[in-house]
Amino acid sequence: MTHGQKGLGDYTIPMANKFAADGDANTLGEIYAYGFRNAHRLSWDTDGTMFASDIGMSQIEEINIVHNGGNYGWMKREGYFENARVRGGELNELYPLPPEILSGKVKDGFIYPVAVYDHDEGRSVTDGFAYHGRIPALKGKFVFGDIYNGRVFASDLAAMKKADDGIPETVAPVEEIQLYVRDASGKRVDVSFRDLIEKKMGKTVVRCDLHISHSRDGELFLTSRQDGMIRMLVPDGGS
Ligand SMILES: [Ca+2]
Repeated sequence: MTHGQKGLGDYTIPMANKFAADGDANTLGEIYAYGFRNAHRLSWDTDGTMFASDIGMSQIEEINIVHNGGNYGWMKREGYFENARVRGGELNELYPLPPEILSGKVKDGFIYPVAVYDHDEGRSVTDGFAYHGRIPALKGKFVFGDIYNGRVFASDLAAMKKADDGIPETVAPVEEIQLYVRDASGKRVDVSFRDLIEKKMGKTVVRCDLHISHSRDGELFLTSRQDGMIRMLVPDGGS
């Protein structure tokens, strides 16, 4: 522990970390938050809100707002469900939380996601970003998607922050973004991300491998290792 002093050791731990400040010898100060299954991408809104996309086991995909010292429940929780492992069951089984926990009347010490979708809609949540770019319909939204099937989703940022309320059952609605291109004559043609990949490759693909990145000025790129293309979401010129 360097207490944030530069030049000591290979790195320093921010003293703002809850587990660095609490002096508990049994907990590593490096830990900022825990209880994720596969929080493979972090991003921040302009107000400092930190988001984590967390890929679920067999049922629920999550977007979380990350808090210092927070426990996000895996393997005891998946979404706002109890994992059956807690009761001696299988890891891919979920049970509803007791009503008093689900409604937030009784606290169980876990932090719950602010947006979710289940495996009827996809399989593994992508990277996600707060959008403040040039596309009017996406302003104020958090844009994410599903790695496997390539669907692109959005939730309202204000609704997500409101759902960060200590109540498991409150989550922000998830919308699907309809992608489209313009053909040579300027006509709008609705497409899925899968359509674009399959057209490029000239064959069907099992998985889309969608990933999302963002530019310095907040625009979004959709990529897939399937066809190697970098595609950008752009405002519609209307022509
Ligand atoms: Ca909530």
